[in-house]
Order: sequence, then structure tokens, then C-alpha cells
Amino acid sequence: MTGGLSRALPGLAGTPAAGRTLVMGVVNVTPDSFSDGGRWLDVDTAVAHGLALVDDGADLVDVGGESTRPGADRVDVGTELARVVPVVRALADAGVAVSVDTMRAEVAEQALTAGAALVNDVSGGRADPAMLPLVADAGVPVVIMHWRAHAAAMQQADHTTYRDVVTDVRDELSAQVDAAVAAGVPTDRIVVDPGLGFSKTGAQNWEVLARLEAFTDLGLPLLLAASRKRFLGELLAVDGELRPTDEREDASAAVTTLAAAAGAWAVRVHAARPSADAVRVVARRATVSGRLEGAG
Ligand code: PMM
Repeated sequence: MTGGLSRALPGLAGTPAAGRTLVMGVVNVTPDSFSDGGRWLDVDTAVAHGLALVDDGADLVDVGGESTRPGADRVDVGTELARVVPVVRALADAGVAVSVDTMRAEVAEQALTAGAALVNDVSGGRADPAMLPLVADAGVPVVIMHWRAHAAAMQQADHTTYRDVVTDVRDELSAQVDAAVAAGVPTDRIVVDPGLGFSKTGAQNWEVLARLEAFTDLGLPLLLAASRKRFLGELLAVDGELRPTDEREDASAAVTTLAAAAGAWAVRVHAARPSADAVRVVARRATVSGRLEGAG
């Protein structure tokens, strides 16, 4: 866990440079996301929530209109556009750094026109062949997440089988990064994300978390999104009852601490304040231990 922050945190064009791990707050404009589905479905509520996340310390706000919860069906593009674009526009107009969580080039394009600064594609460009060329043309940063299949199928056994989950995920992620570079996206605009919970069992998520250096070693900014996910609910289960999603906040912030200590560029979270506090604790400790090492 130590040593990660001795690597400089990479900055990324168009996103805040804070000298610490950034906090990306989540606004899911969906009826069915696993932890906050239906809560921010109308534009005004979603925008107010995004602004509240910023007040609570989010550096970026990630707006999505399609649930990727295991088993979820896809929404049509018109619905996704109608959910996402007005929220992106209002937040960007208010000066918020917005990322758009979408697998569709058309949604990304309209969100960028509306003021989004970053595209977060959980499929890493695999779901829509037009995505990587679009991102390359737009000159914006993109999150390339490890992805094997759409939500309806991603937890089926054939998609959660690995020889070694960490090396396989890293290699598959590298191949997706290569595809982005081949499409014209420069490496200094690429963020990688191992995709906790996407085609991964609870045990596999823990293996990823236990070996984060395999991903920071790729030399690209790393995003981690553990917030409220099922594997935390399983960890904290009592008598086989999962801890409810809205009671996984402390565990989510604990993962933020691990991610920040490993040198992650950003964490994607539903509640900004606990993670905003955690990244500051880690950054302060890193600053002081750097000074002490320098003095010694
Ligand atoms: N997870 C979800 C949605 N978007 N984006 C990235 N980059 N990484 C993730 O792990 C990720 C994501 C699913 O969680 P949600 O339904 O709470 O948004």
C-alpha cells in the first residue's frame, strides 16, 4: 500500500489538478441503478444532486443515463439522451467538471457539445465502434474500463472465468488501451479502470483491490469505483443479509483510502464527503512522509 503516492499523480487535460486523488461524484439519471436508481430521475433533482456533490467535495460529477447493474437491460438511445444531456448542460453551465457515463458515441458526442469534459465508457470503447474515433476527434480524456459483456450477461460464468483475474484484467485492459491509441486517442488522455463488479465475482474484486499496483504499473491514471457495490454488502452481511446499499458508505470510503494510498487518479463515489475527506488524509500523510524522507 505504501509507495504509490511517491509516483506523481498524473494530470489530465480538461480535468482539475489537485495534487491528490480526485473525487468523482455519481449522478445516475436512471430508474434502476442498484444504489440510487430513481432518486435523481428528473432534471432539476439530478442537477441539484450534482451541485450538492460538488459542495460536499466532488471534483468531477459523472452523469449516466443507463444502468449497468448486473442483469439490467439496455435503454434506447433516445431515452439515454433525454436523461443525460440536460443534466450535463446545466452542471457544465454551473462550472462543474462533468464526465458522461455512456457506452454510446452519440450520447458522448451530445454530452460533449453540452459541456462534458470527459467520457467514461464502461465498455472501454467495445460496445460502440464509433466511440474511440469520436473521443479521438473531440480531444477529450476517456475512461477505458475493463469490460467483457453487457450487464444482462456479464455475471454469467463464461464472463467471470479467468486464469488469474489480475493479470487477465490488466492484459485485456491494455488491449483496450491499444485500441484507443490506434483510434487516435493520445495516452495522456486515457484513464484506466479495472471495472470492479463488471464480469467479476466478489472474490475477484478483492483480488483486484489487493493488487492495485498491477494497474498503476500501466503508467496511466487509474480510476476505481467500489462505491456501495455488492461485494461490500457481502463483506458486511449479517446472517446472510447483505448490508443495504445506503449503509455501505464507511466501507466505500475505506476503499477510497486504499485507492488513494495506491496512487489512484480518482475514485467514483455516490457520497462525496467521506471520500473527499479520505483523499485529503492520504495526501497529507504522503506530503509529510515525503518531507520526512527528504529531511532524513
Ligand atoms: N460502475 C458503475 C457505473 N459506472 N464507471 C466506471 N468507470 N467504473 C465503474 O466501476 C462503474 C462505472 C456501476 O455503478 P453505479 O450503478 O452505482 O453507477
